Amino acid sequence: MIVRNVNEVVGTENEIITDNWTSRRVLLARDGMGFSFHETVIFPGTETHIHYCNHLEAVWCVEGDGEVETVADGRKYALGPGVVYALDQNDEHWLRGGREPLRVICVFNPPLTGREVHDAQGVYPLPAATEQEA
Ligand code: 9YT
Repeated sequence: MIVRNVNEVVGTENEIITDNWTSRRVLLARDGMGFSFHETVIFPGTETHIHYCNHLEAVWCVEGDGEVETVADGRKYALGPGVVYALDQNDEHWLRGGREPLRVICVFNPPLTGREVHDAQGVYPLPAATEQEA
């Protein structure tokens, strides 16, 4: 069994910090679960274009506020504690932070290996194209 505390990830190479969000990647591909499992905090007032062409992601909002907008139809959904969204169609979207930090729990299938950061199109590379870690 694997038992970890997210606090063990904070400040390590498995915490990826960008201008718009920080992602604490607690379970990764090398853990062999078939998915990766992260705590992400979206910073207030930020706007991020995301299009996970190569991954499915589910997001559970636990604290704070924000908004997600699907590009295909322009629909906007308010985000707050208890809201879950699943990008089951690899949906291209805008993710916006609100007035308070938006803390979410994310699951990725296939799992991330750990180093992924969005490219200019908001995409994470395929796992095979990402450097595998020991
Ligand atoms: C909700 C979302 O997609 N945020 C961007 C970061 C991502 N969750 C990650 O890499 O953990």
